[in-house]
Amino acid sequence: MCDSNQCAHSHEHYHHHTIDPAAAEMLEKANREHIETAWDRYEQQKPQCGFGDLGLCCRNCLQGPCRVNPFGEPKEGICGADADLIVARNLLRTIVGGAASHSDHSYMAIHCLKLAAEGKAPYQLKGADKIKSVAAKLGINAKGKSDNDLALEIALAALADFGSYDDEPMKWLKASVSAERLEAWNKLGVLPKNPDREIRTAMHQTSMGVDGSPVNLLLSCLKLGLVDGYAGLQMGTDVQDILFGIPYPVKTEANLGVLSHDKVNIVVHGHMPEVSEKIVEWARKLDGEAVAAGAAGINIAGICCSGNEVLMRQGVPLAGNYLSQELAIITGAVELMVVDVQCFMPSITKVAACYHTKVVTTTPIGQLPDAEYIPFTHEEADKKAQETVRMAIAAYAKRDPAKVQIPSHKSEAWGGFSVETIVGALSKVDAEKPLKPLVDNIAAGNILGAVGVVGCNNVKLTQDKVTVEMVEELLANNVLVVATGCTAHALAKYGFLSPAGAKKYAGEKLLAVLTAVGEAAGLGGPLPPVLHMGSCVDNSRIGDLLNALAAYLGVAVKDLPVAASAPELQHEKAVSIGTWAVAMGVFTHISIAPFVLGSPLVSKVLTDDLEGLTGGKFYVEADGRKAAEGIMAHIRNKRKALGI
Ligand code: BF8
Ligand code: SF4
Repeated sequence: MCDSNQCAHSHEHYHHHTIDPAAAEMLEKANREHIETAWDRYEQQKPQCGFGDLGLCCRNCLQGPCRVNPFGEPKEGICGADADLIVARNLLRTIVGGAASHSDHSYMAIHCLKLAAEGKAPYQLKGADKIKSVAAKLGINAKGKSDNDLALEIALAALADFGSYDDEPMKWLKASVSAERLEAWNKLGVLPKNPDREIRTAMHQTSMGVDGSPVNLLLSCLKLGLVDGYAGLQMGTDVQDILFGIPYPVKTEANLGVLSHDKVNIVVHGHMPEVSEKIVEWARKLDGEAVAAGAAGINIAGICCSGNEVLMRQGVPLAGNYLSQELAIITGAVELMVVDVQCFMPSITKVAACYHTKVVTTTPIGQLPDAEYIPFTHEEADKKAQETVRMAIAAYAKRDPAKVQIPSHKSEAWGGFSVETIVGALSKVDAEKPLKPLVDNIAAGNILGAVGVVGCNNVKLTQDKVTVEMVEELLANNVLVVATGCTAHALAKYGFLSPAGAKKYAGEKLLAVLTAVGEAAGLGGPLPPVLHMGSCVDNSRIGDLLNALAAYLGVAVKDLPVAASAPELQHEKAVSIGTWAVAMGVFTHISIAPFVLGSPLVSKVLTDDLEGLTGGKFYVEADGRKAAEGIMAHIRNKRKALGI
């Protein structure tokens, strides 16, 4: 790591790694400085294990590892588990991993809300409107109660779902979905109870010698997808909006060019706004100390979903998505990267060791041996944030100008498109029935349909490529696109999140709609062609929007001309979110199949039979433009069925 022998490849060399010129520039610098990145380690992993890739390896007991040969013998593991069973068990454990991550995330946010409402943690409740709407949906009587009291009741209602010991389905789920879905899920027997209990039960179900029925295991996959969707995403977003405010439109910039040459650069990375919001707050308050230390101030930039959270509410610029996390450090200009949970590579401390960059971990479960650990308890958040920001200021003096190279690339990007924002903008066109203009334009064919494009980067695919090609095609064909997660970062980098992007990418009819709504909403021009709806947890916003549209039309979500896509998924969370989407009845494109192809049965259920059960299914296509075609074929079928 980091000796300085010369062996530079040119920019061109990295074009199969990424289409992002800033990323390519940093990969070249990494190569020059002999710094390993995820792409190098991917090469070292090749060829990746075929049994693992097909999902045919089982390590669920110590008689294994067992593997099943898709082309011959052995056809079963030692206990007799065959390919279908091993694959189904492994898939359920993957979804459990995602559902556990998301519901633990939301549990932390609920804990923060409870402490804040009790006056025990230094967080103001900024989402007064959300307190009212969430209380209303949960059936909490708001009469005569202060925001604080209501927020405490909401926190306790969330905790009650996690603590319930009866056999009732999760109350938060029941409060968030349509009667049609409740009935469909009840019929399938997949309505989750206490989410913690479902996670425990699924781990039990998949252990050696319990469930031998692949179909039963797949039904549990749906149930755990719903745990992800409602105990993770929905609760997480609802509670975070109460704490930090409902997002409203905000303009910022994206890509490594947002890092500053003369300011203290702090990168927030991970997922928890309890941490990143406090860093932003204290960076602003301590700006003078940075100036006293010889810098021009403090600059915050975001990676991954922490970046999305503070972009949505604070307009903080995005440094990059998942595969750019090491590259941000390689600029040599980052004083400090602060992480909390999920999606930070263990490699970042090794890369940081080549520069003056400090890495700070903040949670008991998310530690790195060579990082500084500043335990960010909710009660002490102010103190810990100050300590972190001051550590960054102190590091600025150690920046080595000879090692600094900040790519110039950055693009204008707009965020903050909560459902409240979208409905608000539409209500400027029709105050009484805000969804009417959207629905009318869909019915008239000005908007062909809508697609939620979500998820990660994956080193197996050229960074951002499938996403950009697919979204270009969708927009050109007048499909409205909303985005979250690292996909939103990807699209931000190429101007899809800016009003100027509407003229560049949107088909004529879509452009006319975006312009009419944007002008009515007082933006003085079109809406961006891709609406940034937030972090991965904020996928619940897409769910809320779909529910509202379906309710307005008097149909089910499964009948809408819409689809979801995770064009570069990598994390277990993306698999569980996808499972939630298909459970809702949404046609869901993925570019990389999870480890299921070793089971023809599981593959067929996921990509075909599922449609008969929930109305949704998975569709696998690795080529962006072909994926857009497949998605639009689905949308056209749904339009036809609706008679439009
Ligand atoms: O939760 S998109 S790489 S950062 S998992 Fe991770 Fe994937 Fe990015 Fe956000 Ni979501
Ligand atoms: Fe092998 Fe069965 Fe044990 Fe899995 S559970 S490792 S298939 S014996």
